[in-house]
Amino acid sequence: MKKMTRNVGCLLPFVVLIFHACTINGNTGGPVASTEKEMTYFSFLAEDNGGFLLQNLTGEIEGQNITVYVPVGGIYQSSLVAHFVSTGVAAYIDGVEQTSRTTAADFTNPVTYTIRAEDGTEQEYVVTIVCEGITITPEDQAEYLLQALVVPYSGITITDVSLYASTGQCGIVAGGKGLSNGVILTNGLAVNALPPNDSTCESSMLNEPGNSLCSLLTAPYGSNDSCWFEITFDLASGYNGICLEYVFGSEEYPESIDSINDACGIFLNGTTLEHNVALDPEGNHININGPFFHGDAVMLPPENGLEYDGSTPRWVAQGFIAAGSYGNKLIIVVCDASDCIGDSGIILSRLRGIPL
Ligand SMILES: [Ca+2]
Ligand SMILES: [Ca+2]
Ligand SMILES: [Ca+2]
Repeated sequence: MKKMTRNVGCLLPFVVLIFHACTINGNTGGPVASTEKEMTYFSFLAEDNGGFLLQNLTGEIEGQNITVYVPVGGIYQSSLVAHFVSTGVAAYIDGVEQTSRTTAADFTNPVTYTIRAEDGTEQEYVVTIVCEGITITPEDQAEYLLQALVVPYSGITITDVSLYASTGQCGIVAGGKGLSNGVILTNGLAVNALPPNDSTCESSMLNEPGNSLCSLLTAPYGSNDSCWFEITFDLASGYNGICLEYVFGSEEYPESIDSINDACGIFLNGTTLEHNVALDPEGNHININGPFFHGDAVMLPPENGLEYDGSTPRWVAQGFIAAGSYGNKLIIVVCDASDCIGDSGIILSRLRGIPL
């Protein structure tokens, strides 16, 4: 119970005024302080969180529990600014007053908000961040994968598509809340990416060949069990580039760092490393031996919502090309390095044009 203290001397003129007004109206009862202390809205807005959130995430309020579902890959939770609305007069976390859309808090573990009413009574709400559950439906037809990947009427007209992969190596991803909808390409089985994480090395040895593009990224270890998804498209005149969201995850993390260099790449209009637009925030290519997987920002299960022992968060790959250009080519690859063991996969969402 919090101890409430007030300076009675400061309040006295108001008490006199209220008593006087009530006497004139013939009502001897004073105004009643409100007991309202309900949290009515909670979200994390992309614009309030430094650009690393790719979409607004709205909490679901059930009783005193608020759940914020996030897409596969997860989000960094240690410093998030919340947008909240309550019927109370103040909100606190561990006694620290919170200002909506301003105060950052650590949501790594469930966070308890205390909403205080005008009458001093309080109500607690617990906010928990959960990676939404996904389903993966194996899909071997390039056209169906494309449908799940491309945002309609977003400036891209597909003229050709092809897929080089084994049965079950790719799939359509659907999120329970729709946040993760898209496709997955793997060097094993697509369904192996599904949580829970109950293996340190979920594997499917397909014993299929690698490809030259993925071998650029795994060098000098070569590539195996590769998947190659190629999309040819025209770009409308009101757009000057394309972008898509992706998460790369792997069972090679952490035990195979500096040895088994599984990788992914997204090549735009060319087949050299300079054309790879799947880069970490420092501009590095993405593979198990690269700087990202050596660092402390790797997303881990269960927060990443995957079987994969380590993953990137959700990043945006983008490339700029001429407005109104024809015959552009996007090639997405993923592969094993050295052997065919230890699955990795790239989850892709929302391929679209970048408006001028
Ligand atoms: Ca695992
Ligand atoms: Ca494999
Ligand atoms: Ca592997």
